[in-house]
Amino acid sequence: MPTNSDCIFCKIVAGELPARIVREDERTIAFMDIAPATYGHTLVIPRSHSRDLLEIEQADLQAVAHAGQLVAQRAKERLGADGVNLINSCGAAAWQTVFHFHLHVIPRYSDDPLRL
Ligand code: DGP
Repeated sequence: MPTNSDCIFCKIVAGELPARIVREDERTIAFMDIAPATYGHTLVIPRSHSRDLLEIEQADLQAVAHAGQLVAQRAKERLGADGVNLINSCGAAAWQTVFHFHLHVIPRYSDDPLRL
């Protein structure tokens, strides 16, 4: 499985950096974002390192999308979210700051102040 020794998300996958992991499967892990935009903000990543949307392989993309759907469902059921944003930033110009593909799952609440 491709890994990158300089990548913080690869370190989380390897258990070398702490993270609050909320879901795992064969291809993906989901963990709480260190700087949550709203309550329950979660990142879903492939275990395998790929830089961004243009590099990720299809099977990983499908697995991340499926995991994102399940995390979104859980946000509605368990956190009482009224809606959910799924966001991926591809490239520095699009505000990507960590270059290991990730999907933001951002629970939304009718009265939250977040403006994207
Ligand atoms: P982006 O800007 O779209 O590349 O999102 C990167 C996200 O990763 C950002 O919301 C903050 C989060 N993040 C960065 N470093 C860490 C970390 O070490 N642990 C966790 N849990 N999240 C991190």
